[in-house]
Amino acid sequence: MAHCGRRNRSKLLLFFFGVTLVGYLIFSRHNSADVRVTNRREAPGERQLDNKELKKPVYERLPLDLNALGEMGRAVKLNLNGEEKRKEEESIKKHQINTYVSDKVSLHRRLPERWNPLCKELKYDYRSLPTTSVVIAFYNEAWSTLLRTVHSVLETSPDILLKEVVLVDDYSDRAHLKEPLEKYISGLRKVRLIRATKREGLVRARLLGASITTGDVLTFLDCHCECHEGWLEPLLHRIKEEPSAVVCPVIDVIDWNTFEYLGNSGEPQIGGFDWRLVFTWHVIPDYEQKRRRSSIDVIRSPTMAGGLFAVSRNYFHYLGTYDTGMEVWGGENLEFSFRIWQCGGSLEVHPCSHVGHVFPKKAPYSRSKALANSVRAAEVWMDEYKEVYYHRNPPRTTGGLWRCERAEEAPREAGL
Ligand SMILES: [Mn+2]
Repeated sequence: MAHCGRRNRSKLLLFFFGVTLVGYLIFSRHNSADVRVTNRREAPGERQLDNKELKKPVYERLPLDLNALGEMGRAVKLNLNGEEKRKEEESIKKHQINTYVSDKVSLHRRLPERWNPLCKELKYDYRSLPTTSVVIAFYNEAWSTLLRTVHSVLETSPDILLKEVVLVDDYSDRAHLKEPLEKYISGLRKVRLIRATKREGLVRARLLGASITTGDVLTFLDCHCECHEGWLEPLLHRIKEEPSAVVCPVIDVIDWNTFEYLGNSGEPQIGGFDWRLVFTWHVIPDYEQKRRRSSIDVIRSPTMAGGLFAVSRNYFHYLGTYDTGMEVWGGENLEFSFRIWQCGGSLEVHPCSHVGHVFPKKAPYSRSKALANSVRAAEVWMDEYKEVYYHRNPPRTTGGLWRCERAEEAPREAGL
């Protein structure tokens, strides 16, 4: 038996040797084929054709119907009366967004080009860009705004770069987000749904979504967005170039009432904050303009509005992700911004990446946790400057709860 075993073992070794040899031959043939392809001189235009193929989105857009409502980002104005008017008003009351209008706009509509024309000249090496997973957390979001976000990602993101879209349901209770949503997305490539089993808030919901992703880069989007053509490549290219850069797209306004897309190709604004830890928008300061060599270079930004950004998965983990003690919404954007800068990274806006966002009429849910979140950010990251924050937010005790009206308004101004 021992002898037999040895003979079997030598047969086995021979077999492995054979497999390795064949494997080596196939592999080296492959390699030399690749080298030939890369070294081959290409006729002008051939490379472009190749890139055109590589930038193909997950789904191609439906043929353009210019007569459709809201097409090319146009404003929708309806002359409603009676029952229809009442339905529209009800939808605004419920979502703080005119979802009556949204429901009438195609989930696949196109947006007009609103980026710096120089962005169109940029070329990307699609094969070497990192891949991404898009994480979209939602809570009781309307059907059409949520699904327009999903379709817009699928129809603007190159298939080769998009690993998946992960929808995270933060314990919604509306019926359309249950079985109907599951059925709908089961017919879509690359879309996954994960549900929280209790209300987690934005931070923990996003982390839950991120935990099932496989892409090199995590791209977080809000749940009522529309991506402009070419929005993804600049974010991924920048992260490839500088892995510790956290990069935000330019956030273009989509009107909550008419769904008009109000993007523009001018210089975007950057994020700041005041001593109440209220997020603020600012024009690009002179010193930053001087540092940039071109109008399509990234712009460093002290803070982010919070809803939309891309970060390398590895760097996100190096940063310790988010502060998981942040509740519901508000303040987490400043905490994360301070974290990035103080941990040696950089926070940037890429002028060639545009994403539309519906800023609601007013904040659709309670801000009661935002103050506590801001206090956490101040305590963790502001050292002695936290005293300035406390000075600007004199605490008043109301029924045992810390309360400051101004700070409760804070996230509202970020508008996400
Ligand atoms: Mn939002």
